[in-house]
Amino acid sequence: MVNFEYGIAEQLPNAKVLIVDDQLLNITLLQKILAGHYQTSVAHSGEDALKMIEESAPDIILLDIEMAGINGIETCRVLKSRPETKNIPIIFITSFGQHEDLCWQVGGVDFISKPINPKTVFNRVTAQLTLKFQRDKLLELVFLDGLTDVYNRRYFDSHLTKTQLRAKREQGDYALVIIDIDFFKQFNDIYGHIEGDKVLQQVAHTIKTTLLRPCDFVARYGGEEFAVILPDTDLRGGALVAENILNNIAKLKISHNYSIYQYLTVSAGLATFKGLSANESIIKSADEKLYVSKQQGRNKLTF
Ligand code: GH3
Ligand code: MG
Ligand code: MG
Ligand code: MG
Ligand code: MG
Repeated sequence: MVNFEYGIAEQLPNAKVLIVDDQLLNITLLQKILAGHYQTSVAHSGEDALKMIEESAPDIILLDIEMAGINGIETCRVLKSRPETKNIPIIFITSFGQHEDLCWQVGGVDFISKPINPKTVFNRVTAQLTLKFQRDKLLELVFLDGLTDVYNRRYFDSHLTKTQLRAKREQGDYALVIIDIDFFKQFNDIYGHIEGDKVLQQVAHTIKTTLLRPCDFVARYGGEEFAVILPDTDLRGGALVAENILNNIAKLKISHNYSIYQYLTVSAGLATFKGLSANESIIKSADEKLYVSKQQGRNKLTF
């Protein structure tokens, strides 16, 4: 039996627990149980909680049911309906006689009955936090590229399929940009693989920070290739973004003696969904454009 150590236990003390309750006595008691173990914050109503969560998402929520204004059940419904908050685990604090079925129905992961037993609260919170951190870590390992910290090819494939289905359904458009570092084999040969790895990180970071909308997406597509998906974007809009990426990478002025430009550059190919002929793949189309950029001297965008 192999014991994998992912450092979940070290992460727990930084966990953020949001206590949502309208009664000071309950709040004080819950805070006392969790203080010294986790970072706690308090919301005094459902409305308060929703506002706070929008600003900073907690790792877990302890949610009272009976509150003035929107009650706990409704608060949970709202959180579960939003993509940004739907994965935050919610533990309900229930009074005797309240419908536990409802807690499960709206997506609670657990409930604790009043009067509160401190050990039960602490152990249930810890169990759910551990599960959450394990799940986050697993998703990170499965879907992020370890070197560059952008999404990996696996996630790209599913994200592209989703974007394409949406564009088809809504008769909208989207753009795909494939970006490939120029003369990167020679960069490694001259400066070494460790410097090469650093360049991959810098290029990934530059692409990420050039993208302006939260829906814009970048993944490491292959060794020294990145793919950018821009939803609701036509050829003109896509070209603007791609040009910005090329410029921002050139502006890094990373020395590259072998390159005709003397510094590191990338080439790109751009295709849009609406620009495809029948049954043509957008990847193939963007790839063909990338090839033209390489042929025409690199540090270029073709669309
Ligand atoms: P071109 O301008 O035509 O794209 O030439 P190129 O040399 O960039 O392209 P080629 O496909 O010949 O070489 C890609 C290089 O990328 C070879 C490989 O060693 C390097 N590479 C791929 N993945 C990594 C990585 O994770 N780290 C480092 N340091 N290098 C990598
Ligand atoms: Mg109450
Ligand atoms: Mg390549
Ligand atoms: Mg290359
Ligand atoms: Mg080469």
